[in-house]
Amino acid sequence: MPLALYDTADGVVRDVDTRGDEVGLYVCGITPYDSTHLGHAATYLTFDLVYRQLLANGHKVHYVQNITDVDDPLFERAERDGVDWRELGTSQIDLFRSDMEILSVIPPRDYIGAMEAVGEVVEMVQVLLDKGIAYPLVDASGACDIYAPISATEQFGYESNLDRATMEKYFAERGGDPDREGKRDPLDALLWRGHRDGEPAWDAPFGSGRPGWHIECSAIATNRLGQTFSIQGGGSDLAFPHHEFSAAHAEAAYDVERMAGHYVHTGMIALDGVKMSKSLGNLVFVHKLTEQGHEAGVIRLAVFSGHYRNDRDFSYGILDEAEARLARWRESLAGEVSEEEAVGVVDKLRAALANDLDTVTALQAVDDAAGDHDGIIARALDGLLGVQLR
Ligand code: 5CA
Ligand code: ZN
Repeated sequence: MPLALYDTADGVVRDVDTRGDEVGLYVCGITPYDSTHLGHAATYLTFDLVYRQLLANGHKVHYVQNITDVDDPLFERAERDGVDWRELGTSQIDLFRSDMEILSVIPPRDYIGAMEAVGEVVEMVQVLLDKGIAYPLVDASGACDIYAPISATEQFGYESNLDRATMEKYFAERGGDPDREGKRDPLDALLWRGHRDGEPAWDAPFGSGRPGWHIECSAIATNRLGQTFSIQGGGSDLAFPHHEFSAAHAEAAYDVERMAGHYVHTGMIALDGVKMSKSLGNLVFVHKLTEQGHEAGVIRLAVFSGHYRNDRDFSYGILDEAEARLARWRESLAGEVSEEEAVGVVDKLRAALANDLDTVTALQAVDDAAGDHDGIIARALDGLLGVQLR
């Protein structure tokens, strides 16, 4: 059953491109300055389903994830707490990885920090400069930043499909600098931030500094998956400006039409109606849940009880329901059914997941099962949903 996913750019559910030796899957990783909260976990659990679905269909998958380990939030938090920003990053990456492991998330093949990829970013910025696309901007202190104009590609805007006013709003809210003096267009994106006092910097032919955010992902993705690849994923808050510019930078550098075949976005998880975010502090941490004794399968079922594309609420009520559901499954699946019946349940489960990860219908198929012939359903739950019955 081929996997169909909703593509933000085209606004349709269609089959993922699985031609070629390997399916390229790039998912934006964390900015490691605070613990993994359930919102992050929901996003990575969603792409874990994508990964499992592709593997179950017999494809080889090249899964790449970045870590934004050089960025302002890290420096600010490290300064607040009087620790080195590198140490803060390393400790948070370790925590994230152990959280993901506890949740049975299959790790990406490549897990690449921005620090590790500075050379790749420098190369790509140089390509954009050599092509006359990128332009430098020097500030009063003499620091030389490099920008990419939004006019670099004709198709700019195809990924997020937003009007100009909404782009400006999101750009300002999500790390952009619309008011920077001297930019050709307020929406032009930072490719390289020239060295300022107190900030880390790496050498580059165009002046020492550090990578901009969007090109970090363009470089890490395309250097491993090729100039075009199947899926670029992340939370819906990344659709603009981050994914629009990551795509535009790559498309301008390589003269390709479209970086990713699918741009896949997960809805935002809220706690009691308010979006879970580090800045608001209304966070439910994965490690807290597991410390309280909630098993991974329950957390997974709680997240999968809603559709990944919907903004949705997390609450302890939802967790309790997931706990009860898993307990019910353990009881009902202990019954005796024919092989045909068990296979029928798995077919329904697979068909639902193949249809844009319809976990709601998938879980209902298991709710309706009255037994598990030779553990056929148990194996499917383990492989496809990462939920263990035993
Ligand atoms: N390092 C960048 C991506 S290159 C970044 O956005 N990092 S992050 O730590 O802020 O977010 C990591 C992932 O979690 C992103 O895909 C983001 O969209 C997602 N995310 C953040 N908050 C939530 C939330 N409340 N619900 C669902 N996903 C979320
Ligand atoms: Zn990213």
